[in-house]
Amino acid sequence: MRPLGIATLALTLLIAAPPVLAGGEQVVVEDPWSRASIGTSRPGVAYMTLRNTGAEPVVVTGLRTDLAMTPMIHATTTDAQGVTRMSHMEEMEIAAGEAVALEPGGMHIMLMDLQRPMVEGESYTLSVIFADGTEASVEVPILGIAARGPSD
Ligand SMILES: [Cu+2]
Repeated sequence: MRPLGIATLALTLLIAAPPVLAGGEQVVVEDPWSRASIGTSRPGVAYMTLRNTGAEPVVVTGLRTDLAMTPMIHATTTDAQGVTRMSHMEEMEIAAGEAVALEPGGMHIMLMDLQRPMVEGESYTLSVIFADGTEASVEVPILGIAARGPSD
């Protein structure tokens, strides 16, 4: 009986353990969009939803695009006096099965040091980098300068 018992236990563990996927495999980027910019002197913005379809949390550690030298994730906070501030998030965790929305007025992607103007109707590639070194790349359409959402 003992060998069979061990075999059964091993099989149970195999079935119970969810597959561990790389961050770039388990995160789906939904509804990416950007606003057109006036020139390159001010940073650009990008918005999207990052959905973790995996069974493990993932941590975003960076971004990369040839459009901007320093793309980063910003958090937006408003204090008791109503003053809004943005702060750089070095890391952003997405819990298993959860989605994080990067949207106007909330967390967002700031494209610092634009290398060229962001022109309405064009698009660019943005890569989201995860703690395990994998990436998820998405093509981000550039909408009008007054756009408020991906369908505008
Ligand atoms: Cu910002």
